Amino acid sequence: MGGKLTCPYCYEKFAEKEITFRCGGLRAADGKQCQPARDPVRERFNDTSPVPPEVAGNGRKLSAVCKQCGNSTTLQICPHCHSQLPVHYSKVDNRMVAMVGAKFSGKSVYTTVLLHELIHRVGRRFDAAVVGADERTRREFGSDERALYNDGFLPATTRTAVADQGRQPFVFKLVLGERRRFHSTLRHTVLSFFDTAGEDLESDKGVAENVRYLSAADGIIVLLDPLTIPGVVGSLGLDPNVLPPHARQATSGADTPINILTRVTEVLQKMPGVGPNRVIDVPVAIAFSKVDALWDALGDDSPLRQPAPTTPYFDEPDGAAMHAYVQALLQDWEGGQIDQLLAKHYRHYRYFGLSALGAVPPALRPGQQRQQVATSGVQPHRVEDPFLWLLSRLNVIEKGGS
Ligand SMILES: Nc1nc2c(ncn2[C@@H]2O[C@H](COP(=O)(O)OP(=O)(O)OP(=O)(O)O)[C@@H](O)[C@H]2O)c(=O)[nH]1
Ligand SMILES: [Mg+2]
Ligand SMILES: [Zn+2]
Ligand SMILES: [Zn+2]
Repeated sequence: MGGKLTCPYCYEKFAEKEITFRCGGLRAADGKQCQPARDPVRERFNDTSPVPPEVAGNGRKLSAVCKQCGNSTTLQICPHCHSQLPVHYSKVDNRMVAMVGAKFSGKSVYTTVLLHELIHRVGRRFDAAVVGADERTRREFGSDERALYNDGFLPATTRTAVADQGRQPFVFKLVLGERRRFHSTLRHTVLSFFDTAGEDLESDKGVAENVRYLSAADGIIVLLDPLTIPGVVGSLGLDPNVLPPHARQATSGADTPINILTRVTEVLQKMPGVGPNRVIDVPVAIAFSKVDALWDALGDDSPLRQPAPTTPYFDEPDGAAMHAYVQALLQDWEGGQIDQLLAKHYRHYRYFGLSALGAVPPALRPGQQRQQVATSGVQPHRVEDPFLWLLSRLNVIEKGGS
């Protein structure tokens, strides 16, 4: 795991001994009790909830004694952002997954649907349980999940990191079951998902805010809307008039996938030790979202329409075939520019095609405030593939198949 740990909430790095503690706020035997108060460090993250005081201590130990009330506490917090760390944080595997993509590429919908699928379905495939690691994640994810699945509302645009300094990632725990099909001897993996705002990739300041998240990530999912690739409409014979407005705009502007990938690559090259000429080692899943919009044009036998494998490991031959298929499509659509860029800068990249919704949502009607999902509901297609590939690359789950 190396010497440094990374906070799954703020992505700052620290050594195990730098971890500090928070008083549990319990009444001591002599009646003393620490009262909750605002924590100025938490306030920087827009969190004003009153909490018991910080307790200095040595993070290598599992507890520390509060000088104010005399109670012992085991609540470990991040020395930078004071978020409560998952239990035994320095002893478990932790993996940060960052998600980037242009505005409107489908990141927020994808995050909600992927997590919903991991919790309710994919977990069973792997005999694993996925649960929110903290109160805020459970509450905020629960509310995103209800809005999409129960009320059928699509999310509003994600606020930029510059406008929304306090935004924190969702943190989940993946607990692997007894099947022992996994390399890792550690059964708990902490997963941190940071959903960036597409707009953050449009300005230098926004990109800078995201450098920390991207450069601390163990794996990155880049979500690209295939309809924004110049050439797709022509190659597939789609009717340009039915394209959503953002796609019409993007194909003629700065938000084409090649431009997004160029900017992401520049960010990753700012990481210490990478430099403009070094190959980037972090595995990057290049996932084309919204493939439901291409299904009719591609035909029923297209690999992009076949269901995901159900094996309790990442199906490598299936993944490799999908990669080759998307690579060939890109050759047709845009002459392989994207592939050349990736091959030049990345050691491990893989293409995926997925659909979070499974159907094109109907356009906003006049007077309607928020766009809704199609009446068929949320019908995800292969959303787990990029994520499972990353986990297999990070040795959390096995690769298999032949
Ligand atoms: N056809 C289709 N459309 C989708 C799918 N997922 C998302 N969309 C559409 O894309 C829109 C944008 O999705 P979001 O998830 O909000 O996009 P985002 O990348 O988070 O956008 P920002 O937060 O602005 O960066 C949605 O409102 C839907 O109209 C999908 O699986 N299929
Ligand atoms: Mg969003
Ligand atoms: Zn105390
Ligand atoms: Zn932190």
